[in-house]
Amino acid sequence: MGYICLLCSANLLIMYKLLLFILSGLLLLVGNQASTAQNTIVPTPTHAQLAWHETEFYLFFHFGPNTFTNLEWGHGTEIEELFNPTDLDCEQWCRVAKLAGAKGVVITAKHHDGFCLWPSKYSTHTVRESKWKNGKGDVLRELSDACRRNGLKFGVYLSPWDRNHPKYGTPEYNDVYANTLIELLTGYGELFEVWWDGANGEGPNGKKQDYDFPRFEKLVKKYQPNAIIFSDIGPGCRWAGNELGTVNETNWCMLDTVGFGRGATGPPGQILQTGQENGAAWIPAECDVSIRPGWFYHPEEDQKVKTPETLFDIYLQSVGRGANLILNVPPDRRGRIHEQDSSHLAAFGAILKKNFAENLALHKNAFLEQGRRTKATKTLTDGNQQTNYSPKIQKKHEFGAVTVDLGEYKVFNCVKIFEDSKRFGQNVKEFKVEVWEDNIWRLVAKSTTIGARKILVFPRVRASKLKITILNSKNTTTLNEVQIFNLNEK
Ligand code: FUL
Repeated sequence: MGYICLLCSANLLIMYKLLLFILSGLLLLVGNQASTAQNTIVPTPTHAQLAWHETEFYLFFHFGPNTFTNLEWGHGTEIEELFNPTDLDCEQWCRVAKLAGAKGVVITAKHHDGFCLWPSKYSTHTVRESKWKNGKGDVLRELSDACRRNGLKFGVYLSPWDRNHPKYGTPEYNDVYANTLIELLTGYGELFEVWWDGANGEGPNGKKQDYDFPRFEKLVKKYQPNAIIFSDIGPGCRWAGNELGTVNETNWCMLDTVGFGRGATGPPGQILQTGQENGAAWIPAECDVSIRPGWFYHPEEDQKVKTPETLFDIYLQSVGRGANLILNVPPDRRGRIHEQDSSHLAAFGAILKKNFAENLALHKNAFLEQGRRTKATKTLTDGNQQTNYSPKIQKKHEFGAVTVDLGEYKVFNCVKIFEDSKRFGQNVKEFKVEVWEDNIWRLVAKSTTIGARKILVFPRVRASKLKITILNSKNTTTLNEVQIFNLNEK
């Protein structure tokens, strides 16, 4: 009997352990599913990406031997003596950037011709070998110092493709690239962006470089954790798929990068133009364009500088669609921004300033409508796009609306809307804008995504309220801020 009992209790113990095992397995499964669900739902911006979104618009400077040879893609065989700006003035570049309303600058530290605008230890094709300042000059030093003095962010373009370096096309070139990158990452203060151009004309000459991008990414993360890496596939931000400075009206900040590389193996232009609604990573678009037909300065293009009005249109189709805009302004052979460009940029900056000077919605009453509930909210019109957000304005499949009550009739033709992506990612798929005119709601605009921001311009109205209704959304939608303007300059 005793024996049987023992067996019984042994059996019980085994059964008990089995039960525990099954239960813990089940719990694990549930836990995993929950976290998987959480992981798959929403890519959200990192802290650094949020700061980058707020940088909105900056200048690009293409400068180097091409400035003096009139080429766009230097051969890499140009003699260093060619590089000799007669009156380099980075302070003037920064003044122009500020007048234009730019918040930062990015410079071609090295373009495809391999010439380094700083005296790199890892190249013999640099400013040190030129006559400029008797080989003692450093353009990056002058520009980064001027940026700091002027409160502008500073970034660098370092072309992976190099037509000069003797090691290009061999594994050792990866060491050269890594070392030059470290010089930039450690020598010039804080960088907000590192630009990796996908362009590459090699191949026919037999030189093919296998770039060690994972290694380069690690270096940026280590030395400049807040810098955003630009390339066809990010990881910080993505090329917008064209060089017109525009992005699609539907612009998602998400992208799937698996299976894609940089340059020729990058995602198709159409995908880069719109991003992907269900993309796995937060990789927002940056739109690049030059103020002139070329990227480098050519005297024959002095009369082909884009007008302030064209620049404003480009701004609306980039920044106004939730992307960032990097506008190239090539310094001339003196090392100055040409008068033609600086005058257009100053006029463009004035347009921006005047158009967005008075936010008619500021501190006006605002209401959230969800189903039959209406609730007042202060955060939507408090002028603070960064720290405040309105409460949820919709649950899944129950779309909401927000109304701004101006308290009196006002004339306006533009609305600027900011979606809060910090917690829930980007969600709005479609929305409409109506205004309260002569006691009826009149539809004035309809659009798709919002994301970091959307600027919509519509025919001028005289109305006392503006309502935004979310017509379709992926998930919980939260808006940070709604602003109303009367654009006079266009
Ligand atoms: C391209 C380059 O080939 C151009 O020269 C320029 O630098 C532009 C921004 O990117 O891919």
